[in-house]
Amino acid sequence: MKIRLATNNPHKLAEVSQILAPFGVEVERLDAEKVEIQHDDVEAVARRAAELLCSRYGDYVAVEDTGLYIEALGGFPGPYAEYVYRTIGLGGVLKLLKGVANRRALFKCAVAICIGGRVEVFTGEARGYIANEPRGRGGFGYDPIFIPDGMSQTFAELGEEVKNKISHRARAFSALGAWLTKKNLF
Ligand code: ITT
Ligand code: NA
Repeated sequence: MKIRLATNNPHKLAEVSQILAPFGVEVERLDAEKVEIQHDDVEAVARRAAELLCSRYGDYVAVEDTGLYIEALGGFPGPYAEYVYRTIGLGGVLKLLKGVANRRALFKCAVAICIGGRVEVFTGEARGYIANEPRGRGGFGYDPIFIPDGMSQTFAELGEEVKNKISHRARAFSALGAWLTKKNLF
């Protein structure tokens, strides 16, 4: 089985391919404009984007949206993680947290997929905290400053194999993979 993921982020595509491989699901990039509505919740953002893509590109088209919610900053940057990464960057985020003891943070990933003209949404979270300085060369985006619970290394230090077992994206896409597998049995 194959799904088409509408994304401009090659790191995402690589991670999703690795996560879905054990389910026998192949992933191809769909070169389509991903329309992003403004909403605090990544689930709503992904669902709306999928609804717009379904009518145009049909079944097995998926979109995913990920947000980073930092507790001490009232959930900032949330679904605006991409904009914040491009503007103030990791250094800017670390500056906002300078001297702040509560470094709790949460990644939330939502994947929405078109099946039979309907949209199904699966979500996954990874809880952890923000490091004091960037560490590691793996991954992308905020990976050098995010330490998942139960670990002492950042996602960037842990590397793709570990990240793809425990990440927000691993949880969301494993739920999708399990659902697709079950659906195909009947
Ligand atoms: P598409 O919308 O084209 O899929 P994007 O990179 O814009 O790609 P998102 O809006 O979902 O994707 O992600 C927002 C930002 O959050 C993204 O630019 C990264 O900087 C960051 N991000 C997303 N997933 C991440 C992950 O697993 N680890 C670290 N940072 C991540
Ligand atoms: Na985006």
